[in-house]
Amino acid sequence: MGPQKSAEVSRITEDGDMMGGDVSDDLIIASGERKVAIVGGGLVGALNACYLARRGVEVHVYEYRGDIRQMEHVPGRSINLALSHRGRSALARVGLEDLVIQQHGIPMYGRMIHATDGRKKVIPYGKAGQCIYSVGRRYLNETMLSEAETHPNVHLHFNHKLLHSDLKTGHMVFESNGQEVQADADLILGCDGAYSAVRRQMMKAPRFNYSQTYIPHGYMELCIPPTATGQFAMEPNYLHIWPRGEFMMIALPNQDRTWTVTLFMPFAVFDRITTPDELLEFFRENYRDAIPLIGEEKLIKDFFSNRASPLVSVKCSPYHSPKALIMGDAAHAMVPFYGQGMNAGFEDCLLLDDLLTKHDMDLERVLPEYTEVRNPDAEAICDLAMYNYVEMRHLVNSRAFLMRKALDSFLHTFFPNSWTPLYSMVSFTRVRYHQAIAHKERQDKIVFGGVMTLAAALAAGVAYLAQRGDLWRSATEVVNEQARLALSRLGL
Ligand code: FAD
Ligand code: EGO
Repeated sequence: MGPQKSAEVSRITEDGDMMGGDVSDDLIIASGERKVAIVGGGLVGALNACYLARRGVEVHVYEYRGDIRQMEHVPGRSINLALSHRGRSALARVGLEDLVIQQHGIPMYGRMIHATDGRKKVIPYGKAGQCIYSVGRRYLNETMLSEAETHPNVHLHFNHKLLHSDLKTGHMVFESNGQEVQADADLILGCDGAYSAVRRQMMKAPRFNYSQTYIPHGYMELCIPPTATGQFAMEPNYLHIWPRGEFMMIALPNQDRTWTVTLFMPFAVFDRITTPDELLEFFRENYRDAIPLIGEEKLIKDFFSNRASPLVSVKCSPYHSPKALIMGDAAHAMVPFYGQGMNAGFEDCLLLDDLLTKHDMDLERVLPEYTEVRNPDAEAICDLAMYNYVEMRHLVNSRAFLMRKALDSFLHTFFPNSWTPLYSMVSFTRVRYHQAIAHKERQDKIVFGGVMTLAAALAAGVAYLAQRGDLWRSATEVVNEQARLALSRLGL
């Protein structure tokens, strides 16, 4: 960490020296003079508008959809999201944290794990009272758009789809209600999501790195309505998880006492379910307790009127061109198995704000440093999300899932200062994502290397006595994994 930091600092001074007095001032945005175009008025674009508004620059947001505040139904994905520390910190800087959390956040203090037989167990997140929040995507987006719009220097342009852009000159061409509209800006912020048009333009530049992966799983959202008496049909202050290996299902609470249930399965499995009987059979086998909660008829109706949506992971670099920067999903779309996509995108806005302050809005310094600082962290969270996807599929049942999480909490209570579960570090701190991975690797070495091989062997013994095949399997998995780790550490 030390040498890396000093290298960073010396590079900055080098840049400064190189540029000396003749910094071309058309790259310095001065308040009131310069224009920033934000492409995409989704979660990250709308938050960015709030940030830029406060700097007094002229902000134009171009959004493909209409104004969601005027729409009855908003098509698109995920009705609610898990908001955690990073996202909250970013909302706090523009004064929106309390509004979002207190008026529209439902605290979730832990995971509630549903076993196949319907039994449920809670494992709290970290320390008492620590929680993540379920918030409505639409509410969040509307709140941020309205906050941005209170600033006279912010202009929202709905029904504007970016078609072409020149990221060297800042020229843009939009399609709006069948018409072509042209615009220019000193800086283009590409906040246009996983299928970003701004990124597509960047890809035409030489030496742009890009990779994308579609996983075999898709997702479908279902809904659990309130009870006859208008109450939540399940304990509201938890993130409910039905771990079933290949098939995963989760539920997050909504303000109107409904639940949004998200079913993750391979497309091949979605495709195999073609009749109401097959669907009910599948649910009886895997999610029996959810059937009465959703309701048989509603389950059938919703499942067959919906289609499964794909999940993509995108890594690229650099994030900047001479006059553009991509942020949020445009720069780092990830699979949703860490609940961090939006949180990471919001943290992007924090970083840009920090760098704009640090370099007094000198984009020639801000943009390269943004890429340099953010890229390792963005790629780290993409990796962590993908790793969770792999790991959760291996935990074939709720018992295995519980064991993994219980082991983590156990270690946390016994070594509170040296053992922090990775999930806590990611969700409840702003430790840089790439450092969270490094920290986990360190603590794995220290604790697992010694004590844990024994503990795992003990657990295996217990499992054997319990004569439970599944527990036996997960315990032996842990032992094997630890044995392998211990051996590799010894260089064997
Ligand atoms: P988006 O929200 O996709 O916004 C992009 C905007 O750009 C859209 O409004 C779009 O209309 C607009 N646009 C696109 N193309 C153009 C164009 N050519 N011209 C103009 N405008 C354009 N994250 C979490 O932190 N917690 C969670 O619990 C969570 N759960 C998730 C569950 C699922 C199933 C999925 C799929 C994702 C989840 N995420 C979660 C991730 C989160 O949804 C994204 O990371 C977040 O929406 C990214 O915001 P964004 O503004 O970058 O992109
Ligand atoms: C062993 C056991 C290793 C998103 C469990 C890793 C993700 C992963 C999709 C949860 C919580 C917010 C989420 C935990 C693990 C949201 C989340 C987790 C899901 C699915 C999700 C946890 C929306 C993985 N956080 N999480 O620790 O509770 O652990 F189940 Cl499918």
